[in-house]
Amino acid sequence: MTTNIFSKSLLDTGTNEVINPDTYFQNNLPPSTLPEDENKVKEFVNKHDKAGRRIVLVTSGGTTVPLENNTVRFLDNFSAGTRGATSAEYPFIHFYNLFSYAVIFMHRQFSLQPYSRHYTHSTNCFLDFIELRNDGKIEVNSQYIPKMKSILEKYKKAKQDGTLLLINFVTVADYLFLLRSVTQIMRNLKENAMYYLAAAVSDFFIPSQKMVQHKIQSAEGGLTLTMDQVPKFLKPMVTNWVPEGFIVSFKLETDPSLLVDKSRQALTRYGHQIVIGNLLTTRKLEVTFITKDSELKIQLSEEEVNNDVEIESKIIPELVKRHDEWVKNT
Ligand code: PAZ
Repeated sequence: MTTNIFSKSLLDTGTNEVINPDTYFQNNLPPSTLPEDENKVKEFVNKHDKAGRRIVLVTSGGTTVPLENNTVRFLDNFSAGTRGATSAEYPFIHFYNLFSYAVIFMHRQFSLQPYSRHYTHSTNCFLDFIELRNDGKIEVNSQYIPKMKSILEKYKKAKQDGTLLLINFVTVADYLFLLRSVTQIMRNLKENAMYYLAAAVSDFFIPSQKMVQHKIQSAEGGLTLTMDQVPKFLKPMVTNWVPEGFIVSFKLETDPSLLVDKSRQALTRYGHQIVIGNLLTTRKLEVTFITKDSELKIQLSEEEVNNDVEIESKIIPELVKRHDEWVKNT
């Protein structure tokens, strides 16, 4: 028997009408931490704007889609936040002082973060990098010191300068409310703001009024459900929230034959500055920059891969260059 809480199968994405973003915000609840995050962002933006810094909003990691209002179960996606966390480290390296960017890192709770990503619990457990000495003190094993020192210096500098603000989301609703608030706070920065949208945001969700309140019971057997389409938030973002900002979105596909067309479609539909297309299997090796009138593939060579070069070290300088040119031409 099937628990028919919703009317269609999970794989049937249906032809539900696309919800208008305003209706979405009226019908869904903001996260309880929103006012606190808004205050942090306002303070950060004012401080760095006064110091003459540009600000980049980096979104990173995947959003969840709860299946119950008192959430026990949720749908998730693959994103670990590698792209976002890695990218957020690079603006500091290439641009100093007046030209540096302060970074608002809006990420999925517990996903990878800039700097600490190099030593996570799943890869490079930090315990394997330290030794217990006979005198009871602990020290980093000398072979790991050069790399760790370089990361530590950048991390400390970002902390000391206060150029990295971390805020987080879990669900797709958290993400959308937070994105709307943060972009509206950044609106006055006009062309001095960059929006780098690398998060993997769910395309489908269950509106809270259609969700069951309590944990779905398994006693009745299988489960079928219908999901509504998440509103296309890039449209209001480009048109109303930050019409003067430099907006870069990512497009993920698994079918190589769709990547460029779908990326170009997104650019035409929303009218922002750049779409970066990437494929699930090769996203760490190759991306394609798509603008209104150009297409540029950025790749790592075999030698670069062997030397642990990260593709973000090429993406970010290219974007900063393009942001500069765009500012000059607007
Ligand atoms: O987080 P990660 O490094 O594993 O993956 C990065 C990514 C593929 C989620 C990102 O590069 C991306 O394409 N984001 C947009 C996804 C989309 O909505 O199409």
